[in-house]
Amino acid sequence: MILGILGGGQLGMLLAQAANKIGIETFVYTDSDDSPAINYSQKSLIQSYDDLETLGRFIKECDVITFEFENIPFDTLNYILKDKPVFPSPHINQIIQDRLLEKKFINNLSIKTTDFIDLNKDTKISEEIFPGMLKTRRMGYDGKGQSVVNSKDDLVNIDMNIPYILEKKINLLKEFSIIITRYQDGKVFTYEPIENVHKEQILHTSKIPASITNEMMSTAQKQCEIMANSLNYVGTMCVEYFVDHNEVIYVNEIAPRVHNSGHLTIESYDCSQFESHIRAVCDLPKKEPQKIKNAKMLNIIGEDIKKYRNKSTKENYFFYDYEKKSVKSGRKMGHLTNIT
Ligand code: AIR
Repeated sequence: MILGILGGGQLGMLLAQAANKIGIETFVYTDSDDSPAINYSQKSLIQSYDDLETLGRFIKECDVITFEFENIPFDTLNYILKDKPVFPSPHINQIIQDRLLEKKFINNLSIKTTDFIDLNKDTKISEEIFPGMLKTRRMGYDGKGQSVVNSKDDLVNIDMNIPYILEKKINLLKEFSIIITRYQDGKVFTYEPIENVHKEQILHTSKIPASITNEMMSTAQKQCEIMANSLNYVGTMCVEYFVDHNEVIYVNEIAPRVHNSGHLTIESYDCSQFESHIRAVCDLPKKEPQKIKNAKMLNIIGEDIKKYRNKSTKENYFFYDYEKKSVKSGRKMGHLTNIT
């Protein structure tokens, strides 16, 4: 069984490591030579995602294909689907790649998101939406393509040729995420909620248990099942939530892939989010993830990685260096998990 992975970043790297553990070979297709996943996969190709000839070679050698980055072009996923199974299904990516379609999908299931407007040249903006977060509808991750706007004046220099949404900021109390895996026959397993702290719109720390009420937990878990079933999702996905000061929960966004907040599942569960994803997309025997330990994870961003390299790690700490060639500010370079 050869699992093809589109995208070669740290999520692909951790997928490849999990695949190696359970005897599944991986073949990584990436458009960048600075791709950590290549170091752990049996095969790899570096080429742009629209190069049909190279894609053809990849398709021929893989049994099933997945992706670790929602910015993989829809046309590429759809092209592959003509010959080989792609999980999760490309149509899901098409919805979730676009923040407007994503929010409409969520609201149509009677699940709350923050208030938002579709922002284009003709939008009449009412003052109630401020203070808000301006987000490009497409191609944003780790805070990229996002800015705070406090009034209409902050919008004057915006390039209106790109589609945006403008979200109303909420009175944020905390954030958490739910990782859920859905198998091909519809069976789902949810991991316990993970509490997240962001710094400059990039995930900073994650921990379990999350300090949220049982009611929030069970509501969110039920909502995630509804969303995964409605998408006919196969694989692991993550739903990020906001909690406001009135303890109301809102879906912030869905990631149709394994997720940074779930890195701690490698050490805290007997079956990580990565292994679950591989089992689901490759149709391997199911394994219900059992928690072994509580854990806390710290993301290592930009130059900070240098402080952690060539140092021994203390007992119960697990250090991951993604070994990215280029260290850039705001770039995820590694992470550290502490089991407790
Ligand atoms: N990623 C995917 N969506 C959001 C994130 N952070 C991961 C994937 C992708 C990598 O980040 O693993 O390949 C891209 O990171 P970078 O540092 O190359 O931009």
